[in-house]
Amino acid sequence: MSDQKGPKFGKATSELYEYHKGQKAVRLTVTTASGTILCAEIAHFGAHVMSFSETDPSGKKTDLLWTTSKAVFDGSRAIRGGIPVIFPQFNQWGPLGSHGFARTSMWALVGVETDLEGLGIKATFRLTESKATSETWGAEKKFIFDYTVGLKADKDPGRMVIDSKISNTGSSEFGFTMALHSYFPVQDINSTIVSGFDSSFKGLKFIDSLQGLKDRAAMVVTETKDAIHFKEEVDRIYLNVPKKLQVVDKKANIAIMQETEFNDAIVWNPWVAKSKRMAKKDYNEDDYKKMVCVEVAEVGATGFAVVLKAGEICNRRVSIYKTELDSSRASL
Ligand code: TA6
Repeated sequence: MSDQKGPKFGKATSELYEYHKGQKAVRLTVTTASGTILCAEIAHFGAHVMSFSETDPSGKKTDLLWTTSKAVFDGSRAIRGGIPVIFPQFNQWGPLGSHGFARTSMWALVGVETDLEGLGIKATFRLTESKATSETWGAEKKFIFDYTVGLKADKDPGRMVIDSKISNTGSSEFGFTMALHSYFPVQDINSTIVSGFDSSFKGLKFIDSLQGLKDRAAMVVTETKDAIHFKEEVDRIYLNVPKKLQVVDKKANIAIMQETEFNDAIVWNPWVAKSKRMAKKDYNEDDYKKMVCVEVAEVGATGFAVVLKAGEICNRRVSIYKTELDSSRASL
């Protein structure tokens, strides 16, 4: 690619709009040196990244996140797709409602900043304790959860950079588990694999959630394969994962990458039977053929993955971007 930089290189925009009656969102765009436009849409509801796409100079648009056509956008339930923010509890591993309250809470938009040295733009959303969180999680838990979603064009491919910053602003410690429950599009689940970019999954410890919600520590097993293929329902919490994860879509000849600071990652595809059950609400029976979740997370094998003493902070970053497939990965 020539190192010519397009005339709009680094151009960044933000727009506040309503995606559903009474539901606001921020739309961010930035233009990379090659003239590709990155776009992300983040709802105030759940600080939910509803979409992330890139449109190349020829106008070809590629979605890098997936949402079901049956998603509910009125705030009555979590949006089925994009990136639900899971906090302070992953799944039903604890006393709270499944996946905790963050993804169905209304977050405040703190601000939008152009990040000039990174040639990008970012929006920060904030959730703090409230009457609702005190009632479910405990009045003694005081926190500030700052969630920043940015687009960076300082190199090609451009990428989405998400920073999660959870501060314990109370006087007593609290523990939590969390995940960014990202839904990725695939052209065909049967020709999709999930693996580390430059490291195998073989030898990783994981918890197979299909064995039931018992004692996680007793459920830990060892991965025997280099990469995950999908021939049945998969619902696994991988521990201490590689720092570069990939969803390799052989049919589309692309890989969607995640560079992660999180320790763990959940890989999930509901397959046929669970899809039929989910189709009673906000999912299509054949959606499982077109998506896979790879959810960077802090879950661990026992208790709380993260415990913050008064005044302590938990920072985690993940970067998401698309690459074309080289021959070595196409053969995985
Ligand atoms: O992350 C995988 C998982 O825990 C699955 O077990 C499945 O329940 C999925 O999350 C979706 O959960 P939801 O509450 O959004 O239907």
